[in-house]
Amino acid sequence: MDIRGRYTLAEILSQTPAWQEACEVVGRARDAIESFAQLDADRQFFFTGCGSTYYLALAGAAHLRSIAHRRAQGIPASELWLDREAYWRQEDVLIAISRSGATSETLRAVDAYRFATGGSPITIGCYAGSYLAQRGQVNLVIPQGAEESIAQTRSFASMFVAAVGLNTLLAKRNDLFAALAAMPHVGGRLLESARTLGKIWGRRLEFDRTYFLGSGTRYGLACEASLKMKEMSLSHSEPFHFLEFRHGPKSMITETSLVVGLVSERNLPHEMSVLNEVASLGARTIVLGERVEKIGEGAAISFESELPEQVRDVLYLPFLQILAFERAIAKGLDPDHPRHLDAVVELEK
Ligand code: F1P
Repeated sequence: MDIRGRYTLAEILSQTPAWQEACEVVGRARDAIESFAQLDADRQFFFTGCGSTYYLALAGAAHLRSIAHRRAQGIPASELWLDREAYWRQEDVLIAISRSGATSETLRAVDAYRFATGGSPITIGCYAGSYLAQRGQVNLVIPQGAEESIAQTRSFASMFVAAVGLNTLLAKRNDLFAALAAMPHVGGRLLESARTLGKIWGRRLEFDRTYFLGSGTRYGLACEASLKMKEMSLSHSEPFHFLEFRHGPKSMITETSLVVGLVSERNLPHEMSVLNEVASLGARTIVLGERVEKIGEGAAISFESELPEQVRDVLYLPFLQILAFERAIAKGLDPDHPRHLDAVVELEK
C-alpha cells in the first residue's frame, strides 16, 4: 500500500471539525477579545508568524483592515524581533500566530513586544502546553488543528478561521461572527469537489510553473498556496496580487503555465479580466470563487455558500492544499516529509 502523504491527506480531509473548534474557541474568549476592541481607535494591530503563519498574518491583517477599517499589518516575526525599535507604540496590539507555539522568532517577537509595551499579545496556535500559549492575554488554542505533518494544512485553515472570528469581534460585527459558524458545513460539502478536481489538475505534470493570484485577504492565502506547492511538490510557484500580475510577471506566461485565481465577488470583473488575459497568452486557468465560470479549457470551483464574503475565505484552502498534495504524489514525492524542512525552526540561544 502506498503510504506517501498519508498524514497530510488525512489532515486535509479532516479539517472542517477543526474549523468548528476554532469558532467555539473564539466564542469562549469573546469578552476578553472585545476588551481589545474598546480602546484607542488609533491603535495598530500587528499580526505576526513565520512561514505559513506569516502568510496567515498577512491574510489576517488584510481581513481586519477590510471589515473593521482598523490599522493592521502582517509582519514576519523575524523582522519584529530583529528591528524591534522600529515598531511598537504603547497602545498597539500584537497577534502572534504559530502552530507549534515554539518557533524561536515568533517567541522573540512576543518578548520584544512585551518588553517594549508592557502588554501581552493575543496568540493563536494548536498546542495548549506550548510556550506561546502561556504568553498571551488571550490564547486561542485549537487542538484539533494539530498535525503530524510538517507542511501546515488543517492547522493553517483552522487558525485562519480563528483569526477571522477574532477580527469579527474586534470589528464588533456579531452578524459576521454568527455567519462564520456555517463555514464547517459548507467546507465539508466542498471538500469532495475540491478533492476530485485537485487530483486531476495536481497530476498534470506538463505545467512547469504555477501562479496564484489573490487580492486583499486572499493575497495571504495565495502566498500560502504557493508555499504548499514548494514545500510538498518542489515546484516553481509564485503568488501575486491580481492586478500586479500585469506589471511584469505576465512576461513569464507560457503554454505550460497554470494560473490559479482566488477571485472575489467585489472585484470580480477586474480579476476575471486578468485571468482572461493570461488565458489568451496561453496559460491554463483555474478560477475559485463564490459563483464562477471556467475560462476555455481551464477549470472552476464555485463555493455557492450564500454566506457573506467577509467570512468565507477559508473555502479557498482545501482545493489549493489538495492541488499541491496531488502534484507531490504525481512527482513521486512524500508530502509528509518535505525536503530540508523541520516542523519547527528553533534558533540557538
Ligand atoms: C512555522 C513554520 C511552518 C513551516 C516550517 C517551519 O511554524 O515556518 O510554517 O511549514 O516547516 O515552521 P509555526 O511557528 O507555525 O509552528
